[in-house]
Amino acid sequence: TPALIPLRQEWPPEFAARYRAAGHWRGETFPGFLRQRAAERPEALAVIGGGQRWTYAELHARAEAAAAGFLALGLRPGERVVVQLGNIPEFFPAVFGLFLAGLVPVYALPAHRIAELAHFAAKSEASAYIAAARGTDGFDHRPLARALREAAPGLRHVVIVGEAEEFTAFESLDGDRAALPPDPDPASVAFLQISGGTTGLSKLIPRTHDDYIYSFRASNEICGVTAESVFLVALPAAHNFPMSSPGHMGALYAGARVVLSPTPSPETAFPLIAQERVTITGLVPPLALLWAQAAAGGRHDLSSLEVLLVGGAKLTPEAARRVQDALPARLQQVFGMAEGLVNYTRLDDPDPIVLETQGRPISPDDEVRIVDDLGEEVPEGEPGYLLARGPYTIRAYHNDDAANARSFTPDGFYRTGDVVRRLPGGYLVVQGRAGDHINRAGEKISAEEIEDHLLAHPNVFDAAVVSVPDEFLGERSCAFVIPQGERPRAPALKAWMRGRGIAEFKVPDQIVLVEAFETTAAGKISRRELRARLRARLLAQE
Ligand code: J2J
Repeated sequence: TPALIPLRQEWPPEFAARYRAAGHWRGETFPGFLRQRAAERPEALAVIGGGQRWTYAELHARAEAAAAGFLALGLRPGERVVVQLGNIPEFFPAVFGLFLAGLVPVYALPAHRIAELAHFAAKSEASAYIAAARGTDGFDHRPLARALREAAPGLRHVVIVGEAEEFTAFESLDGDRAALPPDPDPASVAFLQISGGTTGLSKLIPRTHDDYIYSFRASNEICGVTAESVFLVALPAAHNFPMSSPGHMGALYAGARVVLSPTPSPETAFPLIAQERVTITGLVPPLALLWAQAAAGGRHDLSSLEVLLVGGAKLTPEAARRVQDALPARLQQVFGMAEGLVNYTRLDDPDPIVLETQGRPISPDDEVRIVDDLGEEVPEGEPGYLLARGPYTIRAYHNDDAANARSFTPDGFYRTGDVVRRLPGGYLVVQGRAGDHINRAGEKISAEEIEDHLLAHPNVFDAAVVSVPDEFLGERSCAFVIPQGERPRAPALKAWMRGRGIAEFKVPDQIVLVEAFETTAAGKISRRELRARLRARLLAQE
């Protein structure tokens, strides 16, 4: 096997020393903490879902079998494995099995299709792909796996949960426990998370054991997660929010229970909350509103719910009020990103803070700067671009020099792309963003990525994709298209986009055919300005 590009995530030595001295980085690792929990509370329930109820001892045993099986297949520590599993219990032995084998998960979302998977596999130089025969929505991943093997020649193995056909069955994985490597260096990269992809294709985010474990250990404290908590995974388990804020990883770290909901709909989640006495969960704003509405029906006992985290997209104060009033849980706003920085309102904050802000950073060592176009700090309370640096915010993406040059300042601050105001006490209010992505109910869509797909169509001369406000989704996508030759029809164009093998949420919600894009008297305008004008034109018509 050819040498892989090394996985790196490094903070300058003086920063690393500071984060260790402060007790943020404690030298813990994923395999280490699961082994410890399994030893401390073997009989306590760890994972509930898909008809399974696994204790910590069982989860650990299953993860070890998977780890030994991965090595028996010939995978070697350091290799990358694209994991595309929905909210099924096998997610955990698969991911911890990879950790125990020294392999590196690359987290794909259930909605991703061949276009995204091929990109992740290529960019991470993945050696294997793990998926379920059928997703919780019934989608068959085996044809997708075949397409991925064609697209990614480096992929040597496909492991399938359920009916595996010609692939390796996850359930069959086993091997010699003595072959498992020693625990990894806590400063090494544990996995690659996927960026929201504000420009172009998603970037890969290398997170270390030290930094990520700190982020959810500290989140547990802020969100009140203890061994007695019951955490419901309603959003896709692979997304950074339900994984780490405080997420299923926070819950497992605490020795708590994780309950998996195959979908976030109230019809599925409410009975689980009642049966399992769920205490805490996280939702994106549109779902929180849907839950608030459904809770009014009063058919299910939701009284165990103590904390409801809402984040991923802006929750307006009116929506926050509705959610707070309709559900028994305390609302906790969370404004985070897979690259690092996470902000929470605190459980004992007064209502105006909880309803009107997106919280303040986790750590006393999170450094936040709010700057203008020239990079100068704006006066307190004024909107500006949010820059962040700290003990769990990355300093670089994996294998992407161009993105790194754009996304980080020379002194190591991550340019979040968000426009925020800072209130006294360090609370942040999200005002908007610098980049041209669409935040569709928490799912981020890069305008550029979708324009590139559209431009591949023979009857598309040019395309510009913009976000438009949407009552339910927060934002939806609209593609302006200048046709050439035969005029394409919107439904056909959408179907063609689906055929490109992209995640469904990226297919434009609306397509508007136009004869030309305006230019100014001065001539060409920037892509950014063009999108802004098209958006304004659309809004003026509505
Ligand atoms: C406005 N915009 C928000 C909020 C995220 C916790 C919570 C969310 C994410 C996440 C996460 C927002 N109000 N409350 O990883 O650990 C937008 C911002 C941000 C981008 C990051 C977590 N919460 N956003 O959503 O990597 O624009 O992470 O930069 O998917 O979502 O997206 P993502």
